[in-house]
Amino acid sequence: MIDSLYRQAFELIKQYDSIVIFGHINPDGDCYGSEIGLKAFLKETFPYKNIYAVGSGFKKALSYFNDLDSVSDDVIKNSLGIIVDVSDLERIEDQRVVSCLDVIKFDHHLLSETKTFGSINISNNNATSVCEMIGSFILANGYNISPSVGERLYLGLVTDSGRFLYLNDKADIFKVADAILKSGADIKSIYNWLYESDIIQTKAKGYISYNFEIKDKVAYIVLRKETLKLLNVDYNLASTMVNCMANLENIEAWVSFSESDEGRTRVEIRSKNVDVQQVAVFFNGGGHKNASGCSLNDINDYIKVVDKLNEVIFDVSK
Ligand SMILES: [Mn+2]
Repeated sequence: MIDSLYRQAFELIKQYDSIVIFGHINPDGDCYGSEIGLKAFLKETFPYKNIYAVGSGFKKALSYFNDLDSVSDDVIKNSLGIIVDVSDLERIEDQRVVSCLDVIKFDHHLLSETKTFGSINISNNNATSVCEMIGSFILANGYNISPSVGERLYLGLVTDSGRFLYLNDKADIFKVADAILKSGADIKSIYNWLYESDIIQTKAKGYISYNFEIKDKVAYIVLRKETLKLLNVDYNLASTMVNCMANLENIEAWVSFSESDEGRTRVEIRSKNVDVQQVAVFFNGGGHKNASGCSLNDINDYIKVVDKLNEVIFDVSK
């Protein structure tokens, strides 16, 4: 079923000489990796086509791959758009996507199938990353993954899965990883810069590991702006450290609350098994079954999120 969508997408791509690939705001490793991995594949396969990837990219990887383009409005108006790792129009970083001639979407977020754009919407929440989907797309169309495509896709494969720890149910992730490794892609160089640890961040993680609190089945950390200032860590970066509390015994879910200078609080929720997406949605957020997020106007409301999580955990265990 999904393979036939991959083939349809490839047929549509063949019809355009100009293609622009778009990602989401605050691009992560999966967004950037799938944008530039798809770009590299299309450039290799169709050397005469103009293929562009737009957006601000994933900071850690920007200088290594250096693969983004600035594209004029005129080019976009005459191009096929491909959006990756995003389903909400307002979350697409370059809003000029609306002027593309047609759009193909590759996404793995929950409820993605309810949000359609152009003629081909490929939603697969069984995929752990969109890089995995792009790899499956390449294989489904009978191509091999080259080393340079593989290195780009590997970025999202490892970041969205937490180095193959958080896997969705019917993951093709190992099939794609196998094809990438067999291509001879240089994985070691990627690991060297991707997992280099920063001293300030390591200390901030130490703070979270030492100071988290527990209520029933939920572990949580409340990072007020004054604390983040002392730790010298931005609230968005602090949010990425939620997994310092991962896999604690007798704990089903863990959550971090990080307050921005403006007072808005970013909430990141993770779980072993329980579906925490419904809790994120309850607080006007969203995400995946075991990894979701939302935001609060007042950090002192953190206990409402903790209580709601315990309520869901209790309901499931009944
Ligand atoms: Mn993703």
